[in-house]
Amino acid sequence: MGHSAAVWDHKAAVEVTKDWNGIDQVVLRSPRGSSTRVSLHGGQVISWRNDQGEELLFTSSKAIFKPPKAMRGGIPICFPQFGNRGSLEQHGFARNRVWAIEENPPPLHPNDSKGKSFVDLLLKPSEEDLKCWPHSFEFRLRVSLTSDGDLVLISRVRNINGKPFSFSFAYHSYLLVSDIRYSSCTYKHSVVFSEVRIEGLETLDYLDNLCHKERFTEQGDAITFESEIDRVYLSTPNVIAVLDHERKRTFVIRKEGLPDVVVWNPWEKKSKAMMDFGDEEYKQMACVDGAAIEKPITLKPGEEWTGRLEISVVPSSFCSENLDPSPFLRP
Ligand code: TA6
Repeated sequence: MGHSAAVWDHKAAVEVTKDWNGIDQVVLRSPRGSSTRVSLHGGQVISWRNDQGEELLFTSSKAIFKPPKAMRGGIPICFPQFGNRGSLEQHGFARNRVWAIEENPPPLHPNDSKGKSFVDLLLKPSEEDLKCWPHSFEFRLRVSLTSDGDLVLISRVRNINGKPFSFSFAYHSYLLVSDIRYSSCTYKHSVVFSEVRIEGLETLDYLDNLCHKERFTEQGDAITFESEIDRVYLSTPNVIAVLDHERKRTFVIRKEGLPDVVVWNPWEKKSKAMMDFGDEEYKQMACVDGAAIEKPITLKPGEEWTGRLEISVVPSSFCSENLDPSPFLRP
């Protein structure tokens, strides 16, 4: 296995293992030591580590690893329904199904393979699914790790039905943070902030799930966390930054085909009410999801939708002004 990216054997950097339920998991590695683990249960990314081996995604110590329940953490896929916006189970059924590895999927843009370790997953509806959601589809998910250790998820939903259908969608991303609570203390005569803030959603409208999905407008400053939050931000930019001051780390979220962003933290009270979540764990997580919710995606027969998410981690000196989306956006 070569050490310069050019000779890095990406195929060999893909390992299939089994979890204790006998469900396949795929581990992807990058030349510099980053890795990600994807479970075929839900097509869910369940771990993403940087080249120092540090975990970047939150997983609850009380997470239930027993299908069909989705694991509390990582990046569950909400499809074909986000939340309780419809008659299906919360967040749809895709996160509770076992996906298959697809060896030869229809091609993606060459840049989506070059220099990356990746795996292609496929979900088709079962007879049971068709009873509750009578629409034939093919959901292809490519999970890849760039040579820099960035995590890329590409979803392609194709309507192979006889008639149009609509769906909503989210990459329910549990980001691991140092301490979500905004606080300041004095250290060596200077004020030290422990703070997690989201940049890029300022002044946007949002639907507040804590207030009957009523529509409000965000203030002009970055979002910080002082209480439970459960919002869908609308018509958001393609680049969002989640700054974790204490860890001097910024998650840069680039997205395409995903106009909305969900921001969720259950805070104290709801944390205590969730079986598969520790009472204090709300301090270590922030869900910031690339999503398509407000205007459901409608596909005519034969049509296909693509939703891309790319998450990279950069030193915190970076802030949103520096984030130029153009290199990401496809021609
Ligand atoms: O994304 C926000 C949300 O819809 C919240 O309302 C909360 O329920 C969260 O998802 C987690 O949902 P889950 O079904 O995974 O418990």
